[in-house]
Amino acid sequence: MQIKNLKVTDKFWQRYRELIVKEVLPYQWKVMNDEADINIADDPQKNGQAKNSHAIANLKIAAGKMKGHHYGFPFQDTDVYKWLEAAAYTLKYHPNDDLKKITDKLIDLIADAQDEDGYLSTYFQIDAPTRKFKRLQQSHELYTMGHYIEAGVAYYQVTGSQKSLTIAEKMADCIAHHFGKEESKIHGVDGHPEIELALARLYEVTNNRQYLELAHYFLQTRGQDPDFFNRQNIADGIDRDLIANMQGFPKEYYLTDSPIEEQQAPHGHAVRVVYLCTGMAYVARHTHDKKLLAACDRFWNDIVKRQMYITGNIGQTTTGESFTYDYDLPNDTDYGETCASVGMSFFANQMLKIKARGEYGDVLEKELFNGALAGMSLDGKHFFYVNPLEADPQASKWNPGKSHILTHRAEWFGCACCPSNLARLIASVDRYIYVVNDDLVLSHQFIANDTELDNGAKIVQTSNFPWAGDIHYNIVPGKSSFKFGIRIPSWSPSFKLMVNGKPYTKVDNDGFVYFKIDDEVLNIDLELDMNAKYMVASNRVKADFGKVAVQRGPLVYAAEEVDNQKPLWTAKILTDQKSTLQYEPDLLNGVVTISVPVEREELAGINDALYQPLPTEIPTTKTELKMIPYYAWANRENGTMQVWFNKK
Ligand code: FUB
Ligand code: ZN
Repeated sequence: MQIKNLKVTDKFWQRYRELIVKEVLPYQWKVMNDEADINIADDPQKNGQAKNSHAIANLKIAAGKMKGHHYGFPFQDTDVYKWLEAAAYTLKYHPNDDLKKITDKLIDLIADAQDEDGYLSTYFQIDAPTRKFKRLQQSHELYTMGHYIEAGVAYYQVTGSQKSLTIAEKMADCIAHHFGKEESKIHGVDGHPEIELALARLYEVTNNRQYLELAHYFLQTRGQDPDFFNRQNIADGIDRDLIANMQGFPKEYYLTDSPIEEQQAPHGHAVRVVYLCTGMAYVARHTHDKKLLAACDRFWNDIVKRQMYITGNIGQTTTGESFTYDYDLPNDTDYGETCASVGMSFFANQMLKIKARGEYGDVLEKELFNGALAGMSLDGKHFFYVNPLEADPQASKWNPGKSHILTHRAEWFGCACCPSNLARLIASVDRYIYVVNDDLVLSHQFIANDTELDNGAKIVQTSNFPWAGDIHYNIVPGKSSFKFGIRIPSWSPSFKLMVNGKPYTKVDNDGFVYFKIDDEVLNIDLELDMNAKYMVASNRVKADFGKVAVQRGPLVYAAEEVDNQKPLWTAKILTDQKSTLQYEPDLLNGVVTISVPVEREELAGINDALYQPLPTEIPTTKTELKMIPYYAWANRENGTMQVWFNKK
């Protein structure tokens, strides 16, 4: 069985998806054409202030339509490809002739920029043609082509454009010509995984097994020859780094220290890790490679159970945008790159396609509503690269160890990987609602929609999620029967289910409750527990020890200075008292705010001495802390923000 039609009707996500059409795509297109009058922030890795994007100009130069040099990162093309992918998804839910003209022309430009043999990476074509595939640790050539392949596949799927698919196939054929087991070929991988998942996607639309096998080859080759990059760097010229300092990172950073099947936990660059995991999961699903599947499980468990922030953000350190070690989850130096949350969403979605386990849906939901979504402002024109759980403009300004943390979203970055990555996730959220496998349909996300399956069955899901937890399904059977599973989120261990007006008492199985859809219309009412909860972290997490965070449904909450008395850190949450909820339609596009009872130490209560013996009494006041959903922070005045609070 397959999904024939799916229309997102969800109020929360439709607003975002329309924002992508009306604001995000036009804005990003202008930026990439260097037509926006904006201030490009230095990116968190301090690569310096960029003068513009130049991403479209690079393609024009490679296509011979403009003169000049390449500008930006060697992977600058990927901003355009991720944008194109996002645009493709929107054309499905919001047909738009003007946009279609732009994207068709863009496909023409990309085809013109592509070399005869299928190669396309404008930096190398324009300024370093003799160095193609010679410095794979840093070149991002396969990463860049992988992003086009993803975009080309999406564009083909939505519009039927054969041209967009042909470009992708030519690229993959070019890569297959240069890489592989044969003696004459390169036996190495790209420093940044991406091509693996892209080739698997290309296989899914073309059915050409060669692409799947090439993806498999890259996964099996990774880490087999740990000295490969070093040898290439020496041969290419040891001092000729394409990206400053990239040579200094250890092999673990590139996940090339040992074969994947021997790697126990992710220690490297967070986005690389989750793109690799997504590729592994795609290929494992199609090839049934047990070793790859075991690696997916190992990496999943380590990331989710030991290295993930409560918001779903991953990658604890700015040094190399990397993972650190288990339970090390500092809140105020956190990196939590938006792309890493987007990549984690891909990984979770792939795992759901392999196994019907609720935890994959839980993590996907966590990313969609928190870690990833926080990457964009409510106006769709400002973006976070780094997503901390505690921020202070003063610390960002004066403490170099926290200077990667912005307290307001930027208009763009010199390294602009995140903005269009998030756009493509939001524009394709319809692909993250159900998993359909043979005669099984898993409803793993609560995003209201009208769906038709290819057996004629119809599913209507309605709700006012994430503000309310009443989810209604109307399921009209089709020509063949199937099993329908609804995820019971881990944040709602207690729930009520009614089926055709009668209580349904089945317990969940690995996070899903199942129904047989035969010949009877089913009306299912699921009532989830939407009480605000005080959450604690494992006491192995030093940074959160003695603290609580507030969560309601999938949404993690944050307190901002603009709503509260300064400083935030003197507030201790009175966990024996209940918080109160209020829906505020005019705040931040309409949010449920939570007022949390707190006790505050009065600053003046302790005299001005920096240190003193503990006073017998410190004056306190009882008050309330107003909290908003984390994704919506930094949309008003610049100020401090905090997720975890001391508990009383
Ligand atoms: O290296 C390409 C992209 O740039 C990565 O995925 C991001 O983390 C950023 O470093
Ligand atoms: Zn990014």
